[in-house]
Amino acid sequence: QNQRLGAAAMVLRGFALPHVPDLMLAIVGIETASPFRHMVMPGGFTMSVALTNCGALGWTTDRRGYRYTTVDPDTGEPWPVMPEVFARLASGAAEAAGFDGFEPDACLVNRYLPGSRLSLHQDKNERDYEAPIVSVSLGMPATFLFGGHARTDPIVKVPLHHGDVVVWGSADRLRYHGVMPLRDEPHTLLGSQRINFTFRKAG
Ligand code: MD5
Ligand code: FE
Repeated sequence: QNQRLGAAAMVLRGFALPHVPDLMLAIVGIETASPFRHMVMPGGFTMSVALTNCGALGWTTDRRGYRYTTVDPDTGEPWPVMPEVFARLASGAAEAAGFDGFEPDACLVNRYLPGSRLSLHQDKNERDYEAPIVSVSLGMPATFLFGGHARTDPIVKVPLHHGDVVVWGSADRLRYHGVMPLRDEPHTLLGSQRINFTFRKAG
C-alpha cells in the first residue's frame, strides 16, 4: 500500500524491512564514533530530537546557525563513513520512486524518545533541490506532518511505521514538514524510540 503524498513524494511501506538487522548494526557503529547529541538552534532552543550523521557531510546547528560540515564538531573527527547498506537502500528507494542515480553524500540520523518532536520547517541547507531526500523510519510509529510551500498552507497527517521509507522529490522538496510529539508505544525491536535516517545530496 504505497502512497503518493504529492507530485513527487511517495511513501514506500515497509521498503526498509529486509535491511533492518544491517541498519541496526550500522547505527551502533555510527553512534560509537559520533554519539547522538541534542543540538542548539540559532534562537537558543535545544532540540528535543537527538542527532548524529554519517557520510562525507553532516548537518549541524548551533547558536551561529545551520550548516553542513565534514568534521563532527563534538569529536573533531570526520563523520563516520556511510555504510554500504545505507547507500544501497537510499538509491534503491529513490529508484523505486522514480529518481535514478541518487548518490547521497550526507545521512542525518535522528533519534526520537517519547515526547520528542520536530516543529514545522523546510530543509534548505542543501545545494541541489532537484535531488530527492530519502527518509527511513525505524522503531516507534510517528505522525508526520506534511504541509505546503507556505507555513500557513493546510497540513496532512501521515502515519509512519517501522520500515517505511519516504522519498521527497523535486516539486515537494521544499514543503514545510514536521513530526508530532512521539507517543510512548514501545517497539518490539527498538523499545521506546524512533530512529529516522535522512539521506541527502548536500554538497
Ligand atoms: C523525520 N526529518 O522524520 C524527518 C524526515 C529533518 C526531518 O524533517 O529535517 O531531519 S525527513 C522529511 C522531509 C525532508 C524533506 C522534505 C520533506 C520532508 N517534505 O517536503 O515534506 O525525522
Ligand atoms: Fe526536515
